[in-house]
Amino acid sequence: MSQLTMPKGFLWGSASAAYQIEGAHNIDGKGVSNWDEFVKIPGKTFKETTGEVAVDHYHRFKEDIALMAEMGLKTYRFSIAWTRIFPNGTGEVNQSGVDFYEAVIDECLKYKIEPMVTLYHWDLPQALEEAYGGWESPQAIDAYVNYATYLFNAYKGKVKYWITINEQNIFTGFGWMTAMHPPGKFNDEKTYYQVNHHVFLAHAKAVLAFKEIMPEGKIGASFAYSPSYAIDSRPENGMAKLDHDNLKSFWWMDVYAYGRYPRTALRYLEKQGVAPTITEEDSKTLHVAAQKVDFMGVNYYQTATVEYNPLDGVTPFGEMNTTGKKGTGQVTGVPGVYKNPSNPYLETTDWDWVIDPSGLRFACKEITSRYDLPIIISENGLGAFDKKTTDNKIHDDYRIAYLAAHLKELIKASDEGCEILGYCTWSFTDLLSWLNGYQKRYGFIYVDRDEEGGTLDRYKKDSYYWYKEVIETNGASLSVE
Ligand code: BGP
Repeated sequence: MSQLTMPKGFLWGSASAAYQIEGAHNIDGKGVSNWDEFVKIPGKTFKETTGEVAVDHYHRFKEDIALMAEMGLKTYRFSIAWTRIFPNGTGEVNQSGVDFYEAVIDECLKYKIEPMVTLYHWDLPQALEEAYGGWESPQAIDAYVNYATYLFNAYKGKVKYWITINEQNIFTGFGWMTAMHPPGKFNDEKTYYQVNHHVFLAHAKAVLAFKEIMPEGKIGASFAYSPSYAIDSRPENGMAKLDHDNLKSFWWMDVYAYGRYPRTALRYLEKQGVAPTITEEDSKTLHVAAQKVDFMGVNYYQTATVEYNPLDGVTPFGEMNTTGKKGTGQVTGVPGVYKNPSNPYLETTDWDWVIDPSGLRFACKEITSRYDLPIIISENGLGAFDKKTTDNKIHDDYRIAYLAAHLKELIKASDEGCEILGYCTWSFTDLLSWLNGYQKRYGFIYVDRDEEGGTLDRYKKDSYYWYKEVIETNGASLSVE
């Protein structure tokens, strides 16, 4: 039997986000973002790490993109810092910011690397936060659409793939429920759902604007999708899985793909008094935009296991493991609905993230059945402690094993009929993990820096050479039959 590969033209890629790599936080006219401010609050990040310098990609992007080219990368997904384009969120454009990203794009194109641009990867202009509470106000929708439209016009003809919003479920959950991201609100569920509604409208209006400017371009959102399994066949756990999926996954993906909320989840939130206010015009906008979305972007890291959670059970506010000390994360859930216990059949990372390669195939098949949309895996990867040897080698065989296992499942998903356009590992270089400092490494390229600093020199890990071969053979080197 011959070895399976991904389809011709498949976008083998890698991803990053501005705040996590660029540094240069106050250079060349950049405005202040919510993250620039949030990290100053003691205790919010691991060892008080910030992105002020990050891995200095701002000054080293040519070196980094040359390494991508040498590897044979077909696409590079990166985000644009809104504050470099509009330092105050709206108003005057900062030309050096526009030029910086144009230089990044041109550098990619020089090597035939398809640039894939994320418009919003969590770093909101602080000016908008201060003016009206950022996403809490519908005014943020117009500011975002203005910013997005500016970029569509600026880079049309050069950038074909656009991601509107990165992991809306994560930044809103951490921002308004668990206080772990800006604006650091705790258990403000009503605002959380209203904020999400605003972000959906921002996404939808950006999609509509995009299709006017670049009808041939491709656009979608990137969702942090954790497919789920019921812990056993007890009917109450099956029901908990269903409710969990509606509240934790389909609440977002149904809006991107269908332009409407899952009805039973909406009814549940209405009963709780926390459902968003939705006008008829909103519904129309969401619906029309959903018809024009080109793909479902998926950031896949893990699956969830679901069990019924009694009314006096666990809350969404359990400790999260941000130290890398295995076993310190706590079970969370929604009282009266579901909880997410650990899965006895699966291993976890040092940060207690479940390792489940077949979950990636599950995610692709679920999306294909439910939405029949092409898929871009916009993130997948392993955060680990890496060690550089005295002869400057990094033997990350565990990362190779992790990625290989996931890619084998992706190839099977493609063979089973899912239309998968691209796959981006998280991440190309090591970078700042929002809450976990610099010690949680994801890259193919080791960056010599820790929580205190470092030379910022780049070194290829073993996984770099491994992925190069995967790309060269279009996946055949993984030997899936
Ligand atoms: C996703 C984000 C990325 C990245 C990744 C790894 O949620 O989109 O920005 O950070 O997860 O997560 P972490 O850094 O928490 O390990």
